[in-house]
Amino acid sequence: MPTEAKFPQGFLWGAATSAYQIEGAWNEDGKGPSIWDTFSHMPGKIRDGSNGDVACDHYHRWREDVALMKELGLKAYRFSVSWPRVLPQGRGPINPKGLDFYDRLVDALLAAGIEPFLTLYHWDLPQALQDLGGWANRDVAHYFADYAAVLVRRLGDRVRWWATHNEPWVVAWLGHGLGEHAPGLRNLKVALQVAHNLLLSHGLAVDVLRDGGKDARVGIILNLSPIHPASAKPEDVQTAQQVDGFYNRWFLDPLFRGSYPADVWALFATQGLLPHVTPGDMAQMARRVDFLGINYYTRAVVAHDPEAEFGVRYVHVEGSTYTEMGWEVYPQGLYELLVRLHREYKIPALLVTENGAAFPDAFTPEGRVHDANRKDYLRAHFLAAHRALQEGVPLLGYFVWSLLDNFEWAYGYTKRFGLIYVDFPTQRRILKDSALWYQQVIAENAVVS
Ligand code: IFM
Repeated sequence: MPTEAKFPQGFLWGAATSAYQIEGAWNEDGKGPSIWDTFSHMPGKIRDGSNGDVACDHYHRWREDVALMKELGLKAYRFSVSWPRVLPQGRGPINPKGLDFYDRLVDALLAAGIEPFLTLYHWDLPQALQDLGGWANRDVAHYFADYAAVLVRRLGDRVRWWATHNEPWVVAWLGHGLGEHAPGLRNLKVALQVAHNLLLSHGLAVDVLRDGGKDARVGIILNLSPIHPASAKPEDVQTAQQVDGFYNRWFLDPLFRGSYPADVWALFATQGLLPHVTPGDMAQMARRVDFLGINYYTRAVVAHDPEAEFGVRYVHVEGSTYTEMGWEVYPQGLYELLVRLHREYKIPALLVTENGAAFPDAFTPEGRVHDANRKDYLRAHFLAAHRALQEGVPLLGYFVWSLLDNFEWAYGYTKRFGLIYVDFPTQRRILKDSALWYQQVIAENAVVS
């Protein structure tokens, strides 16, 4: 079988999930409510009227799920911890049953030869902390560091990979600026303060994890996209620069340069949106990390349009393929991003912590899911990552989003990203064709044709 691209020895091939999207058991064994429990139970917030009460029932089926990971040959598994499962009030008394769940999961992964990769925050803030103002309240950044301490104390002898946050842009903008995600606020100034407090909480947690974890590798995960101008017109080029500033650099610059990008700062200042920054915050946010995780799905092509919201029109590219999310399939963007991060930010190590695609899947009477489109998507992106590796980008691993079809936030169960099909009424799991192909990639440590 001809090999198209061989990956470095020890490359961490994995799959990713998050607690709220798969666990279910929303009110079992002492778990406290999260903002996503509250939000998804409000009528009209989730497209199909669903919620994560049961999701993939992973809280009960984790043994079966770890066995499937082993069958796929995964080298690593990225999951998140539900903060309110461990600390029902967000702080104070620990829920031992909650902590035990993750303890058992970590042991089972290690026994299966799978490296656990733990994300502390994938959007399910304890409702009790939202009642205190949530991420807009600076104190929550300190509660987050305390929560990190609880986890690293219990799991730090076995978990090496720690990510503080998943996609703080989404938390800030979709949760607090546009109201599409929990907690459903629509206030741009609050969104920017939330972004600031999230970055601060990251820096505080980095210190805690380094102190507590044996051999801990600590980092953060950002959703990043190349932003291309729709034309060479100066106003389109300037718009692309601004969108890049607010989407990518607003997070990258504080983390890796210790300051907010001056051009975007000036723009937000004219709109009265700037966050309150306390002396010392920027240094705290820029704590050295061991890696940056990149969640990459697509690029954006933008044009200046005074009629459009924020003066930005997102352009549909003729001839391109789009996934069911309406996201353009653009593998070249992953290459561009990896090379840019390496060259401009000199980040010591990069991992693709999410990449994948939603397509409408169905299973055949023989119990097969023929998802050639997902396989093609992954293949093209793996090859783009391989090109970046060949140019010296320190890429250590790649996590497909997602292990399982799951609760896709405001879209409910209408979008399937999984390598494994989940028949939600029966909770039956079926390996899709893409999963069988991925199994081969992992076994060969290569993309083969
Ligand atoms: O499902 C989400 C995940 O929780 C965060 N990154 C993007 C995925 C697909 O939308």
